[in-house]
Amino acid sequence: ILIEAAELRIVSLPLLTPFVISSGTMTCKTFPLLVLKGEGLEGIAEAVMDPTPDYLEETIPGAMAFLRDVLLPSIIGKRFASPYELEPYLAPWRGNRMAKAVVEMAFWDMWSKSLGIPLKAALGGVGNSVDVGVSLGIAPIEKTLDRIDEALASGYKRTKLKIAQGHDVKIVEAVRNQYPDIKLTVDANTDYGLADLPVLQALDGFNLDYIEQPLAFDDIHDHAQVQASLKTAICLDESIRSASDARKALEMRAARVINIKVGRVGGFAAARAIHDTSAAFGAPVWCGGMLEAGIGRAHNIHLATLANFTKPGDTSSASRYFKRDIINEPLEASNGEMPVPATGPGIGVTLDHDYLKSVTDHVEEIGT
Ligand code: OSB
Ligand code: MG
Repeated sequence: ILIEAAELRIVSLPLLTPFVISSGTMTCKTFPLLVLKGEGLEGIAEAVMDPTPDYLEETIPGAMAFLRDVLLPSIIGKRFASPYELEPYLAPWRGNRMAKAVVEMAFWDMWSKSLGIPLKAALGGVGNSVDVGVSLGIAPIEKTLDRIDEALASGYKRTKLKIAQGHDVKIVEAVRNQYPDIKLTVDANTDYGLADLPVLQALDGFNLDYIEQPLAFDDIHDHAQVQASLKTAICLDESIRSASDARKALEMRAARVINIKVGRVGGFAAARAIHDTSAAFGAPVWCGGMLEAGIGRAHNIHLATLANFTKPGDTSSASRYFKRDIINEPLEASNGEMPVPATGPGIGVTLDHDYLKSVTDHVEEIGT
């Protein structure tokens, strides 16, 4: 496929409710949206970096410059027979995995469209739906209990509570008292240190399915010490950027579960390598989320059809986040199952161009 041109825009969607986690509060989802064009095909993807570097190091302004000035000019005007042929243009650059991912993911969409198959088939996944749960931001206990009631009534298969220092044991205890048997997890988004081991040990008594990313975003080593002192599994998110990170973490028993976010790890090739590496160690994976709009959610759902995604992912209904999405198809779960979108080949969803225009802050054409 000849990549002829690219359209890069910044989109801002208001969130229905602010999403509060230990590393920041989001009231609006702002993201770069990339459309690759060539041979009458379009490949679309969302990038997941934030405006400021609060989840990981990348930022939207930095990514826009890197995409516009470096990555996109290096591939426009060239032919690629498969997404793997992009590697020589992406791999030499250090870091910047979210920026590389948006290019690679858009091309996977384009490639599977050129083959006339769904993205899941190009990735090697099967099935028509994936199991999902909800991720609940930090909120007072009463509000959290109400949100759990709603999630359970909708049939979601797992509840993940965001925790932070001072908002941890009490809230988990209150939730467990009310719901002794639900599948429950917590996500600290790096808020703790080894000095907080007593707090993590207190959380060990609540039959959690896992404790996600308690320590620093760039740590693997110290998580092994935490894992050794808990019966609950540690799940790593921020600290796993590659298959070699996953191998090291599983070898040193720093975690027993891995959260895979295709943006965080630099694209589907890396996401699959982490998936396969985890399977080799007998460690289940699940598909994380970054509050994506419809395009990013569609990519996540296709990825989660791979065999070792055995724990429920974070891709709950788009209507929980947004009043209106940028795609034409509703992405709604029922009974905790999210259907794999299938409006045509590739990601199986289509842009609502009128609405997209109205929520676009900035747009640029590259290579035309
Ligand atoms: O750690 O998984 C995380 C959202 C933003 C940044 C980090 C995380 C999250 C979520 C939300 O947990 C998952 C989602 O609903 O998309
Ligand atoms: Mg997380």
